[in-house]
Amino acid sequence: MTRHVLFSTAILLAVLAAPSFGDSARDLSGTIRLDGNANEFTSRDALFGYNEVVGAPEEPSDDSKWGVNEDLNQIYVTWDAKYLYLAATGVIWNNNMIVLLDTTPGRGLQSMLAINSWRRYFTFDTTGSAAGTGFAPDLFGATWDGNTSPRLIVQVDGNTVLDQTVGPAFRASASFSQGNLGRAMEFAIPWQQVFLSAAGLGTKDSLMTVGNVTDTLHFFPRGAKIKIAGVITAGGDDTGGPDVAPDNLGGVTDNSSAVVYVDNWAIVSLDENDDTGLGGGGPDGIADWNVEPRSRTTFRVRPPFLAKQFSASEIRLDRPAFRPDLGERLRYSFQLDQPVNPNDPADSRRVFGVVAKIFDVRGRVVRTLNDPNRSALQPTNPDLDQWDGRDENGRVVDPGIYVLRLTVSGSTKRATRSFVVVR
Ligand SMILES: [Ca+2]
Ligand SMILES: [Ca+2]
Ligand SMILES: [Ca+2]
Ligand SMILES: [Ca+2]
Repeated sequence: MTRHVLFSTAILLAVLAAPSFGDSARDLSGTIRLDGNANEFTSRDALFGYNEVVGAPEEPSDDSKWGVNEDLNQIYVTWDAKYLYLAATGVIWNNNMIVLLDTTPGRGLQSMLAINSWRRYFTFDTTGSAAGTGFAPDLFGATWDGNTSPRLIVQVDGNTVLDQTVGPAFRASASFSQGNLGRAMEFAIPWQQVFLSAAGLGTKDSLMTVGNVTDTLHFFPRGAKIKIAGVITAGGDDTGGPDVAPDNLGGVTDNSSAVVYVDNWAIVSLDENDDTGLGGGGPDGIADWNVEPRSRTTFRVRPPFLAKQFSASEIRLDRPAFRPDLGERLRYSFQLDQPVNPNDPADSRRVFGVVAKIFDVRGRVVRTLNDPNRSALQPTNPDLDQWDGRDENGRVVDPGIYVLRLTVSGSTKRATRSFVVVR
């Protein structure tokens, strides 16, 4: 072999190994600067691009219900052998920004309503989280306006979270300042943290040589995908927020005391390639090097789309009066106040909760019937939408006039209908 061929081969290998700007790499320590400025990230790292089907950006900079000064603009994600890098841009004048990460199936937060730090009015669609299909965040990055040192909050168990400051656990920076544009929070989160070493899960660390470089590699579950959603919140405990990225199906309001249901998220596939040779040509448990994170990003439902908050209307009863002491049941049905289209991917994923309360004539609640997860395509369920005429203690109620009141999650409108219990 001539020197010329060797030289060309060396150049070719160097070109093949060089990542494109904005791609993941084995070592991004020379590229990512945690300085509160996300300009080293590119559209190749951006979770949100342009939706050519709808003809609109996937996450606008002006879709916050509180205006452009309280808007999450973009989330960037990339990684190397040691860290998951995360950046989020926007404006949070006097408020907070939070980026939620669901990394581990079968565990995580059901909501932020009762956690011991950063208690906020956000609940999560955890349906099927055991199988990895729902969203139960295991950790989140958060900051407030003017703070330069963001927090990384990790769920320990139930509603118990550990609110960590910058240090050995992670590195971060933020620069949000009132109405200034172009500000960001940025994180470098070690894989051991991403995959919850603190919870006894984490990574299997192994010193090995790959491509003539010897290093400790942090192996996580092969083929892992992480789910991400960002929110703007008000600054105090027990407040919701005006912007969710990606869009949530139920939408947000301008009311900071409304509970926001996070039912949409980005899904980032970290590991499809065999970077170490230990994956038999497939996923090896190492976040892939030299890939475009954007090309690894999908959504539960691709944004943007129209949010819908449903209300129940037109309650129908199968009879005006019934005899529970003879085993009769009252069956009811209702309609949603807005049409849904089974061919619309957003409509087909919309879910809501139904709360049916039965009141007696004195206005006391005698029975509450809950169904937290119902598809908008099938708003009524004959197996559940019925009352056996018994109170919470299982006792058949007295004869008389009763009122059925239906509410749907996220709605303050109530539908009512009265009926008679006879004996
Ligand atoms: Ca930076
Ligand atoms: Ca936005
Ligand atoms: Ca989880
Ligand atoms: Ca890999």
